[in-house]
Amino acid sequence: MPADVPLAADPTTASARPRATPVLPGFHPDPSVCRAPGDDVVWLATSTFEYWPSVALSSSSDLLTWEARGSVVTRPGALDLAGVPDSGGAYAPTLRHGLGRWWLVSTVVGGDRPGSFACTADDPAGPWSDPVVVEGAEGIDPALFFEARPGGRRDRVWWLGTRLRDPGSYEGETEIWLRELDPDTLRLTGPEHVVWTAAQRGAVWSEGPHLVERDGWFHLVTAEGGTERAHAVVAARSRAVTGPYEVDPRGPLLTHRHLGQGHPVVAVGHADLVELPDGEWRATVLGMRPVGGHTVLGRETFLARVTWEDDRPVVNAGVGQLDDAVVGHGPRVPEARVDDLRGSRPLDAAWLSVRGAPSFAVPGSDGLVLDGAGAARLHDPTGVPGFVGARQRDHHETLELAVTARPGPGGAAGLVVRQSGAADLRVEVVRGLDGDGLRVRIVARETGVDREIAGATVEETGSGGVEMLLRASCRGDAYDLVALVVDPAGGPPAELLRARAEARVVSTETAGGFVGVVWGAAVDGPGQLVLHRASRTVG
Ligand code: 6LW
Repeated sequence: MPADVPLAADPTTASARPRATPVLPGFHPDPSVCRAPGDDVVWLATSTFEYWPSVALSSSSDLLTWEARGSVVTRPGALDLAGVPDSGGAYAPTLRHGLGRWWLVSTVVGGDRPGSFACTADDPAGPWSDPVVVEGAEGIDPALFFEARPGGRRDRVWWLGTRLRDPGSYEGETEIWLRELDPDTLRLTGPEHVVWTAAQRGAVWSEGPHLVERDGWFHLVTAEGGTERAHAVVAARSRAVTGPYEVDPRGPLLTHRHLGQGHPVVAVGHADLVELPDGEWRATVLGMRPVGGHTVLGRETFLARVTWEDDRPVVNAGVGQLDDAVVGHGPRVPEARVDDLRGSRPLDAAWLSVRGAPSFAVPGSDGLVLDGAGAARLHDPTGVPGFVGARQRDHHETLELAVTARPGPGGAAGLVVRQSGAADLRVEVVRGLDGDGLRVRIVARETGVDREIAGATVEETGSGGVEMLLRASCRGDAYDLVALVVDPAGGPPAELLRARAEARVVSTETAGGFVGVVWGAAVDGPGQLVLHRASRTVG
C-alpha cells in the first residue's frame, strides 16, 4: 500500500480510546502519596499556594475514592503567607513516614518569609507540628528519603531539593541536589550532592523529585518540561542514594505531551509512587482537563498503575498513558454539598481563604458573617481579602449562595469565581460611594480590569441590605451567572439579572498560575455579607 494512502479510521480504536478522570477532581496539584508500613490507608498531600489552610491532605484505602482530611498547617499564623503573590505560597509538598513519624515538607514561595519547611505528626490526621524552616534548603519541591543503615535501621534522612543551576547553560535549567538532614535539629548536614539535571537535553524545570527504593535500586522519579503542556515524568536509578543516577533509556515514564493538545488530559507529570499492602504499586500524578483549550479546574490528581520490568518502573503498561480502566476507576460525579451556616455553624475544612485565616468571618445564628472591616479589599495583592471559597470540582457544577448582602458606601458583597486576584467572575451587590441605593452587577475581571456585563438596581429591605440567591453554573466553556431576589413574604425568588461569561476569563491559560477555580462568598470593602447557605451541585 502506498505510504500516502490515508488509513481508514479504526472503529475499535476510536471506541476504546483511553479515558482518564481524576481521583481528586478540582485544584489538587503536585500530589505526594505515602503509606506507613503495616497500614492499609494511604495518605496524599497536595499544594495549596496562596490559599489557607496550607497543604491539603486526603486519605484512601483503595486510591480511587479519597476523603478530604483537612490540612497540615492549620494554626492561624503558623505559616506566614503575608504578601505571597497569587500562585506563590505553599508549593509542591512531599509526604513521608519515617522514624515512626509522619513528615511533610514544602516551600513557601514569595512573600515576607520564603523558604522550605518541615512539619511532623504522629498521626497524619493531626495534630501536625508548626512548620520549621530548614535553613539552607535552596530551591523548591523538597523531598525526604529515609535510608537504611548497614544494621537495618532506617534512620539516615536525606533531603532533596531542586533549584536553578547557577550558572545554567540555558534558561530554566535546574538541578536536583541532596544532603543529609539531622532529624532532631532539622538542620542540613554533611556534603551536598548534585545528582541530576535533566533526562532530555535542554529540558527545563526538573522538579517534584522523589526517591523510591526497591530491590537494591534507588529510583529517582522526577518531572521535567515545566508543569504545562510539555510536562513529563522521567526516571533514573542508582545503586547508591548519592548517585550516580543513570537515566532510564526507555524515555519518559509518563507524559501526554506527544498526544496533542486536543487530548482530554494534558500537562501530565509530577509523579509520586507508593507500594500497596499486596505488593502492587501505584503512581499519583497531576494533569489538566481543558475544555476548548481552557482549564478552569487547575491541576488535578490522577492515578496510574506501576509495574516493574528489569528493575525499572513502567506506568500503565500496555497503554502508556492515563486510563481509568487500568486502575479500575470510573468517572465519578463529585457529591453534592450543602453547607447550612445558620445556627453559628463554622465552615468545614473544604473552605479556603487567601493568604491567611479568615478572621473576618464569624459564625452567627443567621449564618457566617463576613465583615469587610476585618479584611483587605478583594483584589489587594498582599493582605487577607474578605473571601472564603471551595474548589470547583467539575466542568458542570453550580454554586449557589443564599446571602444577605449589606455593602457599605463604596463596598461590594457577593459571589466570586476566583482564579486569581486579576481574574474572576462576580455576582455582587454594590453601594455607591454616596451611600445611596444598591445595585447588583455581574462582572468579568481579566488581567486586573473589571468589565461589567450586566447590572440592575435592587430594592433595599429593612435590614439595610438585600437577601439574595447568587448562582454560578459552569457549563464547560462558559459560566451562567444569576442573581435572584428573595421574597421576604416567602414567595419564589425573582430573577433579577443573568449573564453568560466565557470560562476562558478564569482559566489557567488566560490568568496564568498554578491553581484552579475556588469559588465562594466575599465582602469587598465596607459592609457585611451574611452567608446563610452554600450549595454545590454537579450536573
Ligand atoms: C511546583 C513545581 C512546579 O512546586 O510548579 O512547574 C510548582 N512545576 O513542581 C507549582 O506546582
